[in-house]
Amino acid sequence: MSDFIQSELQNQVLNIYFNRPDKYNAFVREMALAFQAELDRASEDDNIRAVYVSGRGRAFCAGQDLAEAVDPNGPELSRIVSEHYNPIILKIRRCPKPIVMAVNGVAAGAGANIALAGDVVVAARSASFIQAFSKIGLIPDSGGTYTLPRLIGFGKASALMMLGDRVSADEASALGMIYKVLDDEVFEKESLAIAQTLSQMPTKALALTKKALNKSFSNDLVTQLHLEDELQTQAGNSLDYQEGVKAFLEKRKPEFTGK
Ligand code: T3D
Repeated sequence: MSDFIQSELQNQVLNIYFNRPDKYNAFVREMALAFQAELDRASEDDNIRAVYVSGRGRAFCAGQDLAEAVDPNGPELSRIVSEHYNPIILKIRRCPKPIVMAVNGVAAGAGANIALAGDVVVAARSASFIQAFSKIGLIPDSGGTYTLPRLIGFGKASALMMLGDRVSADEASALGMIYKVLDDEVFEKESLAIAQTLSQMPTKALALTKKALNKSFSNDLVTQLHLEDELQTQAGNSLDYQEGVKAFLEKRKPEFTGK
């Protein structure tokens, strides 16, 4: 357990908060490993049907703690990438539960790319995104060079990564980088409501949707159609599919159990 990550299970949603507000929730090793542990918990616990990630204080996350990065007694750079950020991104993308990234404030460096790895990314109107890496002589990591061109196209991703410009939440939404912007006053309530909604949906079908989406930019059409066929068969064997169809025919609201 680490004080740098706060979590609570609320109505089948695991709410995770980055909690180093005085350092804009920048990651130190302890925090990165604790976040990984929460993502493992979310994947393994059947009672968790959606995940919500946000930041305490004014920032979502300012990426790697730069004091730790240059501390001679701290982990060296390649371990920071291979042991902290790469596993975090893989755990997010492989988690069989939908993950809402609720970007409450600035998301910079690895913090930005962790946010963009989510399944539903929303931002407060006052939030912003910065590919801060070039400003300190690094390259974008945490999957940024994979994710951002897929979200907004090669040219815009290339410019943002090289210039390190700050992108407002409204610009991020217009670019297609995120799902939507919510007003600051209602941000936490409405973003939590999205996670609550997802937690009551057919969890298995959402997991299989995520699996298909994970392959959508690397498979050719024929391979993707085969994958959809295979995953649809699995979805069709779920109790939630039976319930969804039954509820539709009986003209009532379905009660999904995630099974
Ligand atoms: O080894 C490796 O590094 C490999 C891994 C790389 C992954 C990465 O994420 S590299 C990118 C690291 N992140 C950055 O370069 C962003 C650095 N931060 C900033 O550029 C700015 O803080 C922001 C644009 C995010 C926000 O600016 P502003 O003016 O609103 O706030 P501020 O005053 O700069 O920051 C507030 C506090 O947070 C301040 O603390 P203080 O001085 O009041 O005690 C600042 O030092 C601290 N803080 C913000 N970001 C970091 C940080 N402390 C350590 N590391 C940070 N990344």
